Amino acid sequence: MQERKIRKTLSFLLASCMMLSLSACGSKVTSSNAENNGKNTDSSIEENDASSDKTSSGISESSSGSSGAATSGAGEKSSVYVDFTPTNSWDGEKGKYTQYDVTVYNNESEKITDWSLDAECPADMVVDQNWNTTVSVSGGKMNIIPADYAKVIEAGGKTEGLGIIVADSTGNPLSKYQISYSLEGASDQKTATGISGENSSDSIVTAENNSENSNVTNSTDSDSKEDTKVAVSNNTAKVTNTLSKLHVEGTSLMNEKGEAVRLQGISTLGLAWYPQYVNEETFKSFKDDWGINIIRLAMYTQEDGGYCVGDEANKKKLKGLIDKGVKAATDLGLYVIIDWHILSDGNPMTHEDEAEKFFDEMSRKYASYSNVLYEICNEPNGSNWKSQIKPYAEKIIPIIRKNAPDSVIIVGTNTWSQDVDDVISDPINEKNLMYTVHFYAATHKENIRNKAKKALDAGIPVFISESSICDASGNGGLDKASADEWKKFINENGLSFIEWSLSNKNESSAILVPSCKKTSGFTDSDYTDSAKYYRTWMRENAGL
Ligand code: IDC
Repeated sequence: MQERKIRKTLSFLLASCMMLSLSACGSKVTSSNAENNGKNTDSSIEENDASSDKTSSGISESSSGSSGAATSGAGEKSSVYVDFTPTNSWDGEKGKYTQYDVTVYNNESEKITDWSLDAECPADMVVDQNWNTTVSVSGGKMNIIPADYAKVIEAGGKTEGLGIIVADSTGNPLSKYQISYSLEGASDQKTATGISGENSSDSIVTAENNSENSNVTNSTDSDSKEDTKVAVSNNTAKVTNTLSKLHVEGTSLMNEKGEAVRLQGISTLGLAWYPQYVNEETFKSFKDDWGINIIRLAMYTQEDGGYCVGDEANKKKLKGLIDKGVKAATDLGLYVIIDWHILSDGNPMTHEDEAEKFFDEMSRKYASYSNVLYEICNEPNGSNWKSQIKPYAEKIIPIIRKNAPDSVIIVGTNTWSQDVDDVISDPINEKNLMYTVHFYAATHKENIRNKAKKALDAGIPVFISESSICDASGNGGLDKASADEWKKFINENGLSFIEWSLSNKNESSAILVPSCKKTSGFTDSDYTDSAKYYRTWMRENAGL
């Protein structure tokens, strides 16, 4: 026992030194773990000596369990380990921001039924955003608790879609951690400490997966070359101001004349929250002044006032607003998206029954409206393309198609509509579908464009049904350099795009400034900076 304790203390000291040397050289955040390409297979776990020594970071070396607990010290190979993979970094209001994917690997032979994680962090670190997790920071220690659905990690599996955005004055990477976990069938809790990246290299695994995936498309080689050609010919897609029945060919939206077209427009905020902008005069202002040709009607499902959390009267009110919005758009010659705005519901199956009834009713009502597009799940998150999103879509699409056979249907993708590359190996076998990519330019950058590009190259049609140039909270500073990159990408690939959102809420993604109480006839001083950016861009596209 004594010898083991000394070994553990030594390895812990080694880990602390690594941590110190990382901070000392002020190393920049990089997203590569390429040096650590060996997957850990050592599943030995040492008995814990139940000491409760704390390091200065507050991360305990030993188990928090009282009996039969086990730990693996930092620097030792562990069968359960964690990677904080930086995917983005930028400077902002609260200091140096870093976005991480947080991945927990389970190489035990049993599934993990619950876990929580502590990480050492700079004392001034704040959490800006987190997804599929609850995160708290105090005294140089960050505590991460997974959302219920992310607690279970299959034997040999890993977590998916967990992430955080943090800010601090140093920008030094998160590294040292302690994870506590319970294995199925075991009553004690185990812990393992470690250094991010020492056990695995997710980037290498992903690269391998990717090349596999691109071979498993449902199109032949010559098909995908065809599709690539269509994607390139998208460059000539025009923003048109006349309505024509649309269809999807290759990766392009096409009009009845067989010309590639682009849609550009704005999304409402929650219909329940800002109903004053759902009318013909408001839409007309944007058609005339911005050259929009589409409006997205965002109807939240689970947030406050949402379709699935209110009573029948609330449903009726929301459907009334959709009706008003569709009629106004149609009278103005605009396309319109009916958006089933899932968000905190995460998995689109959460309200599948309601979605079935809703889309049946909508597609019956608007069966003869060729300008109506259906977006069936805004932003799945913590969800799974193969087992949840795709099966959900395969239920809803036939319901819509029974009433409106040729309609264009937009399908959301996992991780807040970022993982469009999931579709490549497993597309839905239906025509006239597009798949979403959403971006908030201050948060989402090249990594998301790469996913979109990969999808387009594989013949997957991409539609940007929501975007802004602030951060993913819908607020925060604008990142115009990143916005310019997105603009270039969207224009080069002839993609359709929509700005979030039509309101005067006090947040930087709002189109109108809070002091603007008008609902039409807007002038420059009524627009926020994000709105001005999109207005200029859309006017250029529309030739105004
Ligand atoms: C945000 C709104 C904000 C509202 C919040 C509700 O901007 O006013 O309080 O939703 O949770 C999305 C979502 C979209 C979010 C937006 C900004 O589709 O509903 O709107 N966002 O966070 N995905 C990425 C960012």
